[in-house]
Amino acid sequence: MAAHFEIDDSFIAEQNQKAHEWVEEDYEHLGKKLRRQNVDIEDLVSKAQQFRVAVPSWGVGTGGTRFARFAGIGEPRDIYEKLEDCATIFKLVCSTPAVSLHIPWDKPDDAATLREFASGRGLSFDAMNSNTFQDQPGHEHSYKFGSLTHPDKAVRDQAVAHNIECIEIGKTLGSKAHTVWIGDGGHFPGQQHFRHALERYLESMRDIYAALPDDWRVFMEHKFYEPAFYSTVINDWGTNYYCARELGPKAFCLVDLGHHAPNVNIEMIVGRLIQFGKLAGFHFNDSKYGDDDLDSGSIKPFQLFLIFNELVDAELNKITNFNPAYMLDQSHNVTDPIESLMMSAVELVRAYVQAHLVDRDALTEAQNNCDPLLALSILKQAFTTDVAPILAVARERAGGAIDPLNAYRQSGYRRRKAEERPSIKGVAVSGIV
Ligand code: LRH
Ligand code: MN
Repeated sequence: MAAHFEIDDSFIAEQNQKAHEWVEEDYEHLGKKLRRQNVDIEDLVSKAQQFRVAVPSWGVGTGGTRFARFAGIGEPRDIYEKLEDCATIFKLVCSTPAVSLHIPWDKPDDAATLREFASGRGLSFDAMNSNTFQDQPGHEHSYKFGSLTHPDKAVRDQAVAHNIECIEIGKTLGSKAHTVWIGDGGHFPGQQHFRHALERYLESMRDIYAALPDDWRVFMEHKFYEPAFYSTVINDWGTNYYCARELGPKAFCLVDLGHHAPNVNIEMIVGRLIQFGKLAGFHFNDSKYGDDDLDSGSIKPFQLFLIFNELVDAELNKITNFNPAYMLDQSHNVTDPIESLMMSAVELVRAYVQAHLVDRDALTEAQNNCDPLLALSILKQAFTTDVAPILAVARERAGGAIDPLNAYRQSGYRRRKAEERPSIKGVAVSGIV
């Protein structure tokens, strides 16, 4: 097998050398500033180094819309090349050691071999993802009118069998969770019976739930619309929560940030699901209008901070059943997917560290004294603190890049991959279209 170009540690160390001085200077200055707030900057570095987020296998290829997909150069052509790119992201930002696979897009010929290939690059597998929103060649039944909620039991059985197959593959890969998102719904009033469709969903999910190993969890993902444009069976967190309660202790609600109507208070939904012990975790991304799947923190960074404010509050208060899985779920239509995924992971660590800067005693006091402006200013002080030196030092000490974007671009990785991976004309490889 021809040698595959990889960014090596010495190149990263060389790049870091150029930036080390100014980072140290900024780090020291910030350290002084935080000491005045009785905050030890070293604690925040270890927090930053503990943060982990999984990369979506479907995110390392260029995505598109129904209008067009503009393929990039050096696109990964199979799951092995996708993992190469995931390993490059992990090497540079150090916070993405796991990959979330989508079946059948990433169905491995041999799961054990894939697991070995991944672990050889320091990668493991996070939640599996099933796909009953597209028909596959050889399918007996179409999902045109639904999958787990389809009126025809034969279609539901086909969809349940597919989910169970995903769990079986995941067991070999060492995954411990399975994500179920379905596009089932109606395009026109009258098309679906709302109550019956939900009952069929629960009947199908009970079969999937029964196939879960004891130490696994199932993540159910709600979404308010698309691909159905009138009604969606699992449309919001309330319906999702009801189903998670109905199914049992291994069922949880996954929050994809883009799956809520504009201006919905997502941080409050997160607070609720934490309180109810049913927060599965997240598909992080950002959006301005619909399920735009834009880079995390690119449109509403304050909302992202407020979500992490809820998460850190729960973490510090050791809330029971609080074990959220963090994953990115984005579509990179006009950027280099590796750059977007790296910078998105950095934005999540930033929000997490800033949320650890919130003076929670002062906030509680302001809340109890009904002092809204002081409460807001306490949050804003954390959100407006530039923690970039902490993030850079955390990466550098972990062997990553102080400036991942610059290091990646200087490496010429994409150009090298373009030489190694001649694109196959007309073959859509990996991104969401
Ligand atoms: C649905 C979704 C789901 C994935 C898909 C790629 O919008 O967020 O999580 O299966 O994107
Ligand atoms: Mn998602």
